[in-house]
Amino acid sequence: MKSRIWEMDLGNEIPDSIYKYRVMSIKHLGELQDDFEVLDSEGKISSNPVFRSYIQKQQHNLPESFSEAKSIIVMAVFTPLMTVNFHYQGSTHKIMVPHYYDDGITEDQLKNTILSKIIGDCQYRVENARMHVLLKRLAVRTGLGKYGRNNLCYVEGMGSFLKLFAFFTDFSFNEDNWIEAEMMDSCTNCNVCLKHCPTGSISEDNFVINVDRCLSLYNEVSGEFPTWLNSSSHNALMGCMRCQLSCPANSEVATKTQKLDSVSEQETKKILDGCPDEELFQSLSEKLRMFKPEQASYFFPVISRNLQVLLRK
Ligand code: B12
Ligand code: SF4
Ligand code: SF4
Repeated sequence: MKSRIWEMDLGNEIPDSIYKYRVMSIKHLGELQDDFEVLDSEGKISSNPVFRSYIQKQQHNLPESFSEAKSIIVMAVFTPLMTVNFHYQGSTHKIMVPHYYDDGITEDQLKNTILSKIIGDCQYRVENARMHVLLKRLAVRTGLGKYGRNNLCYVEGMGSFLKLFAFFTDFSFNEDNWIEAEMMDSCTNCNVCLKHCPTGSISEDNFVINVDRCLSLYNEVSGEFPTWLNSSSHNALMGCMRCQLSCPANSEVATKTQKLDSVSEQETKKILDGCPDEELFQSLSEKLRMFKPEQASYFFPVISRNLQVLLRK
């Protein structure tokens, strides 16, 4: 088995090979907010309340507690797709786990990486900007990545298999990256993701995907699936991989898929029957790395519902 990031002894910083970054002056934050408001005023952005609740705080402003911040650092960290084998009724079912798993990289490691490798001076302050910015637009506007037609951010060498992070700092860089949002060249004559999206979320006429139909909006959280959602649409333990796995720009990174630890026949049955116990919570939190045992009472029903639709469809 290829070694997985949480099994490596990383120390205080993350290896250069798994991340890329860009820096931007905070003077562009207002322009980032304008980008969003223009699209919103044109009616291109969904008013779905769950979706709006995810993005309502990201107003591209500085936190009151850090008004002296001067720059923002946006980082893409390569996050390979995982699969997990569920043993069920004598067969092995390989199920995809997208970026929801804990890869073991901590906020402290990211901050240390910024201080020692990007700024090169540990006396500056670095604070998480996640709740203040929309990360994809920031990454694309700084030139760290480009938009795919599926609305994901693609970064050289990582495809779209990545997590984005952003941090404010009071360090002022000489460099200030700020460009127009660009679409990937490979999208020009391609509409593969549009064809593979199981719910028709990607369209020719609005570049912004129709979030109301995106499978991930429903299977990341608890609750019943909408009646219009066909059970054959489901393809991952959480989220959806159809527009990314079908994308030619991801063919190379898809070969870097790794495995989580297998879930036994007995455990799979308990998940499908919705009959958990503390031992199962502990075991699943270690194997799937998608929740801590104390978060299991929320996540278990989500995983159970999603697995039922995948294995019993
Ligand atoms: C809300 C949210 C969701 C929602 C809504 C998704 C969406 N597309 O908006 C739901 C729950 C559905 C979701 C699903 C997923 N998400 Co999500 N999500 C977010 C969140 C919180 C905000 C996303 C956002 O900004 N939406 C607002 C829309 C309007 O912005 P946008 O998608 O960037 O759209 C822009 C383009 O359309 C562009 N545009 C418009 N017209 C034109 C024209 C041209 C020519 C061009 C070039 C551009 C352009 O302008 C728009 C606004 O900037 C971010 C985390 C964060 N804090 O930023 C993670 C985030 C975007 N999600 C992420 C991931 C991995 C996913 C999933 C792949 C998970 C999965 N496997 O199922 C799916 C992918 C769905 C998809 N195709 O987008 C990653 C993205 C990684 C990447 N490579 O881009 C993020 C950054 C989380 C992270 N920390 O890494 N997500
Ligand atoms: S499948 Fe084609 S159109 Fe869609 S994001 Fe990938 S390259 Fe672009
Ligand atoms: S994540 Fe799935 S449902 Fe959402 S746009 Fe991509 S293929 Fe469509």
